[in-house]
This record gives sequence, structure tokens and C-alpha cells, in this order.
Amino acid sequence: MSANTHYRNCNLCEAMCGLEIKTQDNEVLSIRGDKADPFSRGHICPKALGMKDIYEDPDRLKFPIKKTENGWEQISWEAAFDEVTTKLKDIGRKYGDNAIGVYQGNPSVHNVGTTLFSPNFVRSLETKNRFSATSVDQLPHHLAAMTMFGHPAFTPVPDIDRTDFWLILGGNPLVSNGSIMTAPDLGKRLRAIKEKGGKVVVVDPRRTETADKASQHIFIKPGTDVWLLLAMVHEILEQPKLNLRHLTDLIAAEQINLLKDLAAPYNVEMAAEKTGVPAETIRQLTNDFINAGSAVAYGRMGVSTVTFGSLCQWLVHCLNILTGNMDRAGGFMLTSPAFDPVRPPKGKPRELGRWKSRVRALPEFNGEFPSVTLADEILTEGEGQIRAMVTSCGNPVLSVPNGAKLDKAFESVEFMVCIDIYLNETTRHADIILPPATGLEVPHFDIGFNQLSIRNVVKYSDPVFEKAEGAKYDYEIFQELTRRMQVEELPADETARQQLLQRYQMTPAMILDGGMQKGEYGLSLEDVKAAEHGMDLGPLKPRFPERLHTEGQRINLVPKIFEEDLKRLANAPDTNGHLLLIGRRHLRSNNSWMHNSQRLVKGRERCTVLMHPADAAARNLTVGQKVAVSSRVGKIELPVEISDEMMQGVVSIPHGWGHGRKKIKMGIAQANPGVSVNDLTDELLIDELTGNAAVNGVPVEVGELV
Ligand SMILES: Nc1nc2c(c(=O)[nH]1)N[C@H]1C(S)=C(S)[C@@H](COP(=O)(O)OP(=O)(O)OC[C@H]3O[C@@H](n4cnc5c(=O)[nH]c(N)nc54)[C@H](O)[C@@H]3O)O[C@H]1N2
Ligand SMILES: Nc1nc2c(c(=O)[nH]1)N[C@H]1C(S)=C(S)[C@@H](COP(=O)(O)OP(=O)(O)OC[C@H]3O[C@@H](n4cnc5c(=O)[nH]c(N)nc54)[C@H](O)[C@@H]3O)O[C@H]1N2
Ligand code: SF4
Ligand SMILES: [Mo]
Repeated sequence: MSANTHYRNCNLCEAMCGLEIKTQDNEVLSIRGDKADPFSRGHICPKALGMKDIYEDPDRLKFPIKKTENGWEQISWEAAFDEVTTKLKDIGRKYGDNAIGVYQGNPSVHNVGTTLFSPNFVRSLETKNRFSATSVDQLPHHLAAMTMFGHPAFTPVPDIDRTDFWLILGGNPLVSNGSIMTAPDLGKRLRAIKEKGGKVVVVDPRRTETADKASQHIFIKPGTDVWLLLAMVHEILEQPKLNLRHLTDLIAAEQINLLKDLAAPYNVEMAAEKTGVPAETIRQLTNDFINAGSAVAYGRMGVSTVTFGSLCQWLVHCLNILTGNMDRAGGFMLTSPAFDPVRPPKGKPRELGRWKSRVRALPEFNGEFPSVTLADEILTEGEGQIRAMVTSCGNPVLSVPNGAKLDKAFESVEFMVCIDIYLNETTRHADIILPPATGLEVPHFDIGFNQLSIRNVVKYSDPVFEKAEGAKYDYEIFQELTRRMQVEELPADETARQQLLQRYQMTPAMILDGGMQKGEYGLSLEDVKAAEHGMDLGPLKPRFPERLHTEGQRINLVPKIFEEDLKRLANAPDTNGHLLLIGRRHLRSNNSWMHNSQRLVKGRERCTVLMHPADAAARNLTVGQKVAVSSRVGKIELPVEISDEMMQGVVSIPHGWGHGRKKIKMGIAQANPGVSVNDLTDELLIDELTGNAAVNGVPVEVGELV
């Protein structure tokens, strides 16, 4: 019998909470918050215990399985790798490289092996048909970062521990635990702002859990934040004198004049009409923002996954810049991570739309097409049609608008391989599933979230348990797939050949160690490992102009693409007369994949449509009644919940449910299936500049079952 205590970061969401895990042999005895973690200070949420459930889950896959006439059969890794790479190569040869489609989902960035080793595999496929969850989420953040600061990874984070004024648009951090902002224990951090006399303002069509704890909540009609932000920019630029502080020399004066001209038509009265926010509230909000000692505007999912999502993220930056709050303590700041994956720029900064998707001509961004068109690329015949699919860490059938269409599309491909730990709504279409070790069985390091944290921190976590005998780490799977995809192309030159072969011997630990030693703090992996509760590397520091990879190292305040995109506002569709659908996250869910934990799904039904009492009354609907919700693309049936926390005219349904589809193997999830809101969201409703999905602001009807 051996009892042990382990310290490690939770990898389930972006908050990086430190866990204290007590084990006995192969069993988890307890999971608590690690009070000695300098960043999370003992905070955890109910999902942390889900780590135990995932580890013990009898439905979790550990070895490759293959679909046969007699159902799924376990096969050896050798046979699986062989068949996968043979089929992918055959399809590539027969139809061309673009015949292979790839979709990478959210846990990719929560797994160090996948983060570091999947890119080479994806490159080895040489296909342009690459997709990911980014385009159903935060693509506009990366676009604004790339065009304004010169790199898609330069997404600043709100310095909430030092700010006097935090404006949150379309984020619910008390439930999501923060996003594009790693900040464990947000409840305490938010309270601290108020206790020191600061203010937190939430703009949201729903009075959320965060809004409840804020100093002020402002209801807004979904999809209209762009007018609010433009009016705020307009008001700021109308002041007699701007206070750009340290940014003055980083912005060309012509750009400020240009922005002033562009914002001129968008005044407070127009914003009030479009958004439903009273004019005096917009003026008060703008003045409070300007006059705060330090202030930061932060916009998340609710202003990213809407039809003007990219304009919103650009304008959020403009607010912070024009008030001198960008790259300043208490404002919007970039991190200084111990492992910094961003390389100094070579050549020109990247652009949006270097090539276009085949069917809908949607722009490429960062080498990927928008996921809203993945189904089109599979279903539309012609040269370049996707004939084989690779998914990793993704469940697009439940996550991408018009999931039902994608469900049908996956059914039709000639070959599909999924790198995933469950047989779920997406992976059921696979011919072969390759499951990596996960969670407590793998070493953990937050490359992405150390880059997004509100203090500079670093931690390396050893596995708590050994992986099952014969199981593989994710990086081993990607390494082997890459090797086999490339084997025919090994260079003839012996040195080059050895170099390439050496690459196949690399481990995540080697890459992290090398990267950190060369990094700002010169830490070795051993140094970091020695600090088992994690290391605090101090508050965020200003990073401009060195972190401006733009021409002349200046902020590009008005990128051409946003100037052009403003023209779309004149023709914004009129959504009056419709109910508008928005999303909703719950503390005990994590997108689509953690509903196989009994402790996380138990209790009251959460997959409901939430609406305002007046909207329910107008339709004669009563609490708990099962209703039909329909949109251009589909119809779902679910119970209604009624609350004045909703803005009138707006309804909310959480995503990630819909486990009633056949032939999946997630027993607990299947017993609590819910329905998928993405059978209602519309693949044609997008941010037209980028093709990012608009999962918020979808016109729907709600009525009695007929
Ligand atoms: N309507 C609506 N739709 C939305 C959203 C919304 O708010 N509303 N949110 C969007 C957002 S923000 C996101 S990020 C996407 C998420 O979209 P996806 O990334 O497509 O979906 P997830 O639900 O995160 O699915 C994760 C998958 O990874 C698998 N998995 C878990 N751990 C591991 C692991 O260690 N290794 C491997 N290989 N696989 C693993 C799970 O079994 C599951 O299949 O959904 C988007 N869709
Ligand atoms: N418990 C839990 N935590 C999670 C996840 C989860 O599924 N469950 N998912 C993780 C992932 S992948 C992500 S990306 C993050 C997301 O993190 P957040 O963005 O903080 O989470 P959401 O709950 O989607 O918050 C979006 C908010 O926008 C509001 N909203 C909708 N439309 C509009 C609009 O037009 N304007 C404005 N101003 N607001 C609008 C919604 O009411 C909602 O409150 O959460 C992460 N953390
Ligand atoms: S808040 Fe996120 S990181 Fe912290 S315990 Fe919960 S799921 Fe894990
Ligand atoms: Mo996300």
C-alpha cells in the first residue's frame, strides 16, 4: 500500500487551478485546492473532481479500436498506425492532398503533447482543409492581435488584480472561470476590485452570475455591441484632449484622425436605438471608463461569436488604447511567459485570407478555414472535396453550427480517424479511434495559458498515475503518425536524415526544457519541477514596443480590413420580431465532453431554454413545459425555464448536450442526454469578415409542441 500526495494543475479549463491530490495505489482518495499554489491559492471548482471520474471512467478508451462488421474491435497500435497512414496516403494519392480534412478541438490546448506534436502531423498531411474550434470561438481575438500588434498570439489580458475599472462584455467569468484570461479564483479577484473602491461593469443580454456580483449590469440586445463600442470610441475621440499616456509615440496621428472620421456617424443615440442600452447609460459608462485611474475593457464569447465579432474585438482594443490603458498596469497587458512559443518575426506579418475555401470562398486564417464550412467541403462534389477526416480533441457534431449537417457529412467520408478518449457523437463516425492517455496519467504544462495569465507564472506537473500498460501518450501517437506519413520522404543526405530522425526522438520535456532555458528567466525544467506548487514570476510587465511585430513597431490602430468591414453595418439584417438565441455555460459542464461524470450531471435538468416571463406569457408557456425551438436549420424540443434574468426578446440554451444520438458509448451522458443547441445554430450566420461562427444572436421561434 502506498499513499501519496501529488500537486498538479487542473487541465480542464483555462484557470490552471493547483490541485492537491491524495492517492492510494491506483486510486484517487481526494482532490482539493492546493493552498500553497501562489496563483490559485486553494481555489477549485466542482469540475476538478471530474479528473477522478475521467481517470476511472470505464467508458474511456485506452487502446485503438476499429469499426468492423461485428462492431468495434480492439486492434494493436501497430495495426492501427499502419492502416491509418496507409489509408490517408492512398486517399491523398487518389484525390490530392486537400482530400484530407482535419478538425482540432478545444482540449488540444489543454494537452502539452498535442500542443507540441500535432502541428507537425497536420503539416505532414499537406492539406489546406484544416479546421478547428478556434473559428467557433476566439478567432476575432487573434485577428485583432495579428493586424494591430503583428502576431495572432499577442492577445492581451486584463490586469484585473491592479485595475480600478473592469468592463466585461459578453463574458461570464464566474462560471467559465475566465477565458483568454487565466485567473483562478475570479470570485475573490472580482470582489477585491470592488473592495478597493473600483468598479466592475457587465454588458450582457442575461443577468449572469458575474453580473450579479458586479457593480453594474447593462442589458444589451445580442449582436449589437459593435454599435455600443463605436459610440464609446466616438465619445472618447470627441473629448478636447486624448490621454494616450505612454502610447503617444506608438500610434501615428493620422490613424487617430482616421478613426475619428470612421466613428463619427456612430453616435450615442444611434447606439441606444440599436442596442437597447439607454443613451445616458452609454454616456455614463464611457465617462466612468475615461475617468478611472486605470481601466480595462475585455470582450469574450458573447462579442466574439456574433456577426460583427471581429469589429468588436478591434474596438475593444481601441477603447483600451485611446484611454492609454493598453500595455499598462491595471489595463490590457501581454504576458512574459517562461516558455515563449512566439518567435521574432521573419518577413511580413501574416494576413487574413491568403487563400479561400473551395465551396463558400471563406478566408483562411492562420492556415485554417472556418469550421462553419467543414460540412460543405465534405458534401460538395468536385476537385478538392474532402474524402477522409482526421479529428483530434474535438466533437464538432455538438460544437459547430448545424451539427446535424456535419453529422451527415461525416457519415459519408471514405475514411475517418479520431484521436479521442471517447466513442461520442463525432467519433462514432470513425473507422479507427486512437485514444491517448489523458488527465492524471500525463505530464502537464500550460503552454497556452501561461501566455494568457494575469500574472507571470509557471508550473510543471508530473503524471499522478502511470498510463495503462501498453497505452500511449498523445505526443507518441502524433510522432508515430508523422513519422509514417513522412517516411517515404526521408532526405537522402545523411546529416539531414539524422536530424529528422532525431526529431522523432523528442519528448515534450526536452522541448520545454530547451525553450525555458533560452527564455526570459533562464529556467531549466528541473528548476520548475522543484517548485511543486508552481512559481510566481511576478506581475505583468509592459511589453511594447518590443512585442509589436508590426511595421515600424507601432500599433496599427486602424487595420484596413476593419475599416472596410464597417461598411457592413449599414446592411445589418433587421432581427426585430424574432427571439434571439444566445448560449449559456454552467459550472458543472465543460463544452460537450464531461457529461459522463455522475457528480457533474446530477441534479436539476440544465439543458433548458431560458426566457423572460413576458416572452413566455405571450406564448402561453409555463415553467418546465417542453417546448419546440426552431430556426432556419432545425428544431429541438426541451423544457422551458422562466426568469427575468433574461432580457426580453432573448432566449438562452447551453451547448454541448445532445447525447441521445445512437451508437455512442458514454453511459452516464446517454442517461442525461439533453439536446444540441447546434442543431439550431446556423452555419450561414457568421462574422462575414472571417467566417467565425455566430452562435450568439441566432433568430429563433419558441412555441408549444404540436
Ligand atoms: N452553440 C454554441 N456552440 C459552441 C459554443 C457555444 O458557446 N455555443 N462554444 C464553442 C467553443 S468556445 C468551443 S471551444 C467549442 C468546443 O468544441 P470542440 O473542441 O469540438 O468540442 P469539445 O466539447 O471541447 O470536445 C472535446 C473532445 O476532446 C475529447 N478529449 C478530451 N480530452 C482529451 C484528450 O486528452 N485527448 C484527446 N485526444 N481527446 C480528448 C473529448 O472526448 C471530446 O470528443 O465549442 C463551440 N461551440
Ligand atoms: N463551466 C464551464 N467553463 C468553461 C466552459 C464550459 O463549457 N463550462 N468552456 C470553456 C471555453 S471553451 C470557453 S471559450 C470559455 C468561454 O468563456 P466566457 O466567454 O466567459 O463564457 P460564456 O458563458 O460563453 O459567456 C458569454 C457571455 O456572453 C453573453 N452574450 C451572448 N451574446 C451576447 C452579445 O451579443 N453581447 C454581449 N455583450 N453578451 C452576449 C452570454 O449571455 C454569456 O454570459 O469558457 C471556458 N470555461
Ligand atoms: S476552475 Fe477550471 S482549472 Fe480550476 S478546478 Fe475548475 S475546471 Fe479545473
Ligand atoms: Mo472555447
